[in-house]
Amino acid sequence: MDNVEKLQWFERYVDQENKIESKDWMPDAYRKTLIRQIAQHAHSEVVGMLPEGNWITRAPSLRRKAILIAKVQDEGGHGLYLYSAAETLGVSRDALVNELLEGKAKYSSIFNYPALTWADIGAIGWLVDGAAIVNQVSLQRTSYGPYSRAMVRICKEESFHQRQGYEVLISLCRGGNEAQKKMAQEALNRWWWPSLMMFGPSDKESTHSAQNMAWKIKRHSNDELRQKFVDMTIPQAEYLGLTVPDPNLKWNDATGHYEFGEIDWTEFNEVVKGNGPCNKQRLEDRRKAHANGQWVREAAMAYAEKKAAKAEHIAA
Ligand code: FAQ
Repeated sequence: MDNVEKLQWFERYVDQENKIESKDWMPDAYRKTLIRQIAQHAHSEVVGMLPEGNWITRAPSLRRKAILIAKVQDEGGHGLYLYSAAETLGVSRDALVNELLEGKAKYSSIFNYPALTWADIGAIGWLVDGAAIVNQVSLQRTSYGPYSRAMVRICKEESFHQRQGYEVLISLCRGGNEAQKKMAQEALNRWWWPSLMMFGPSDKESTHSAQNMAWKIKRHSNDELRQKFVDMTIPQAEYLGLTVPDPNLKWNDATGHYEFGEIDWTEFNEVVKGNGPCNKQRLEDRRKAHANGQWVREAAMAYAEKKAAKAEHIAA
């Protein structure tokens, strides 16, 4: 088959809802955009550990601490599944991690905002994991097999994450303590708009959507997923007795959806460019964590070599 025939095969195969596997032929642009998206996703999970990691030592009880440790650990695991999925496309994890550490790679804008109070930990689970799930449930049906399979497992764990966040907020909002409820409201005020930004630019500004939807990498557009998230989340806010910080928010009976105000795209673009409240701190912390983990990587390598030499010795 020449390249034109290969492309026709590929597009037909994807149209029929088949999964592309790592050894299948794929257009270079498909490989490139998948590496881009999966790597950004992996980096987001790993950088996403930082705002919450900061609260492990300050969690209000032993139970909350144990739950938060488990959640943050899951996020590290998600990063690993995703780096592994990216490696099946022919790029090394080291190369991807270096791009992140050198400040050349993108990761989700949301992790450049600070977690100022314990209520922010609730808001991160409820809103950030909530938004991540809406996006990732649709990615379970992405056309690239290894990415799709990683998403299935990640979504199961994210559902637990979302519930733990919501449960933190239920305790703060329905316990009868006005100061705690105020803290929860302030966290919602801080995290609402950045959570909507997680879905990316509007459809008319999104550079990759058209091609990536045609290749079934993305199954829904940025605006469709954002709307789904808003529709799902407003009743949850009402149950908590909190007010979503958007004066233009209103239910539309005719469409069966909530209408909401305009996102501050200037803020979004600034955060993506590196000028958000915590971009510099996040990268510095990530670099420090990577350097502090050097001895662990060296020890693991030394152990693997020792084990291999022993196996060779026994075999000989
Ligand atoms: N932040 O053409 P599009 C999580 C960039 S995981 C920064 O629309 P696309 C778990 C985009 O990369 C959260 N940059 O792009 C957790 C592109 O730049 P490029 C991460 C953004 O790819 C929870 C440019 O703008 N989830 O939270 C953002 O078709 C709690 C043009 O945009 C994923 O990564 C943004 N928000 O659609 C962990 C899901 N949005 O590469 C800890 C997988 C857009 O041309 C605690 N990714 N950009 O330089 C996706 O679904 C897609 O990549 C989108 C963007 C929807 C994010």
